[in-house]
Amino acid sequence: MTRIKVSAFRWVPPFAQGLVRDLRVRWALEEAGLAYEERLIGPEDQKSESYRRLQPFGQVPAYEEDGLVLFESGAIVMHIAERTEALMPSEPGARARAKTWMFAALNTVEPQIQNLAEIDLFNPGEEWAKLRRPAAVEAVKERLESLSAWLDGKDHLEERFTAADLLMTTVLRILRHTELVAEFPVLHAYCQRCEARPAFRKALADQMAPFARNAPPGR
Ligand SMILES: N[C@@H](CCC(=O)N[C@@H](CS)C(=O)NCC(=O)O)C(=O)O
Repeated sequence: MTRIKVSAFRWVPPFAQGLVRDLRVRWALEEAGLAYEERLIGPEDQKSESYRRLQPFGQVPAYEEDGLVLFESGAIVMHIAERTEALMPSEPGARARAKTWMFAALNTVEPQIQNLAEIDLFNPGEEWAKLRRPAAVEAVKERLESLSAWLDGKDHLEERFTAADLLMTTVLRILRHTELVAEFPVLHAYCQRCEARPAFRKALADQMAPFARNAPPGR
């Protein structure tokens, strides 16, 4: 039987809870119906040689499966998706389209959104962040406008839910501290639709559980 292990943080501050990228992998595994174990780590593990052998940058997620070790949430989700119709259609053209949108989520939409998150979540109050923010918001809006136009009248990026919707939803979630997604009703409805999936609810609950167990005193 395949034994899968996914790394995740033991605890992160509330602003990051529900956003950590192991969520993508947990969600994909739930959609695929594959059981897994957690490898919970902390800051000391991130720097350790043994963890760097799993994830060269000391980040989460890392993925272990019967001797195979992968990192990069997109690559891991792709690996899982390639073995299940639930996340990727078998028809070659539809498959290629789903992969195209997976890259679009991570390469074209996430950079702008992550840039705003760096400003708002990781550097709030910094002078440079205040100066940079308006242009960063505009860059995000430009991407959201294009995505909204594409999704208008559709339930999903392509004919049906795929790993691309999974990644896009987790990318858009990074904006949850703003009203930017809500400004685009099509995107708001899209996120709600994807996040209503039982596999997402389960993955989110499973990411949150260790945070509740391991919260430092007073947090
Ligand atoms: N491109 C990587 C990014 C992974 C990443 O940024 N992980 C964050 C948590 S969401 C992390 O481990 N941050 C701690 C650090 O970079 O030291 C992926 O998608 O897997």
